[in-house]
Amino acid sequence: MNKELAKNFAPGHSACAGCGIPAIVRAILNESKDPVVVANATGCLEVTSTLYPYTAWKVPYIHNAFENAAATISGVEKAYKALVKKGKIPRQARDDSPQRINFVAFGGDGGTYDIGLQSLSGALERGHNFLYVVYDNGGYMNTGNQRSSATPYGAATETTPAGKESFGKVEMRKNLMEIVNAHRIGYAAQGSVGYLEDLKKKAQKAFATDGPSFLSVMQPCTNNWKFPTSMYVHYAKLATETNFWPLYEIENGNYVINYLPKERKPVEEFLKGQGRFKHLFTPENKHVIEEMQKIVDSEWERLQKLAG
Ligand SMILES: Cc1ncc(C[n+]2csc(CCOP(=O)(O)OP(=O)(O)O)c2C)c(N)n1
Ligand SMILES: [Mg+2]
Repeated sequence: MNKELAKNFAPGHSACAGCGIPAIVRAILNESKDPVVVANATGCLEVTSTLYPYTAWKVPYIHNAFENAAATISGVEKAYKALVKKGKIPRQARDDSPQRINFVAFGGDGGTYDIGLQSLSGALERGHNFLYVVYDNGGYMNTGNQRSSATPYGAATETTPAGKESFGKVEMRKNLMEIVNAHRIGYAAQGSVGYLEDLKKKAQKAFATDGPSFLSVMQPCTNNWKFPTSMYVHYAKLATETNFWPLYEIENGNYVINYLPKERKPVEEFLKGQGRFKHLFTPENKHVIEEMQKIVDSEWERLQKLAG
C-alpha cells in the first residue's frame, strides 16, 4: 500500500474484506496537518486494529470502553491545554506557538447513538477542541448484528428478526445530527465512504474548527447487511442517491446540502440485494418498503427546509 496513504493507519489490520472503516479512518486522519491523538470506543474498528500484540495504529491511540471515548478525549485535550499553560509543549520554529495537536474520537453507531451518547453530549457541551467521528454501519456489528438506534426501519437483525411475527425493526432511525446540532457546535457534517473527496473536505473543515466538530459517516457492512464484499461503495452511493443518506453540513447552525441527486432513485434500489432487507420483497411486506419511502421522503423534505 502507498506509504503516504497508510501513514496513520497501516494495512495490517483484520477488518473484513470489503469493509469501509479503514478507508474512512485514513481519509479523515490524513487531512490533519498536525499530529493526532485517537480515542476509540470498542467496536469493529477497535477489535480489528488492535489484535494483541499487534496494532495498525501509527498514532497515539487509546482504547476505550463502549461508552466513554468522548470523555477520554476530553481529558486528553484538557491535559494538553494544561501543558501548554505550563509551557511544557514544544514551540514551533515557524511562529513560536505551541505544537498543535488534533484530538479525534472514533465510535460506531452503537457506541455513539446509544451507549456513548451521554459522554458525547458532555464533551460537546463543555466545548473541547476535538473531532468526533461516528462510522455508522447501522448496528452492533462486531458482536453479530444486534439492532441499534441507527438501524433502519424494516431491517432484520439478530434482535429484530424478520419472520411471521415481524418485518424486522419497527422503529425509525434516531436523527443524531439534530441532537448534535442542539449543542450549537461550530461544525457537523454527514459524509460517506462512497464519496471520499467530499469526506476529506469535511475533515479539513472539522480540523479547522475551534471547539468541537462532528462527522457522521455511512459505512455499509458487507458481513451483516449481507452483500458481496466488492459492493460497499456501490451501496454507500445508493444510500445517497436514494436520499436515504444525504450528504450535508451544519456550519454554525446553517444547513447546506452537498449533493442533490439528479434523479432521486426509489429507496427500493438501496434495499435490493441486501440480505437484511430480503424479507421485504414479498407481497405481504410491500407496505414496509412503501412506509420506508415515506420516511425517507419526509426526512429529505425536512432537511431541504432546514437548508432553506
Ligand atoms: C457496556 C458494554 N456493553 C456491551 C459491550 C460489548 N460490545 C462491544 S463492541 C459492541 C458492538 C459495537 O457496536 P458499534 O458501536 O455500532 O460498533 P461496530 O461493532 O458496529 O463497529 C458490543 C455490544 C461492551 N464492550 N460494553
Ligand atoms: Mg455499528
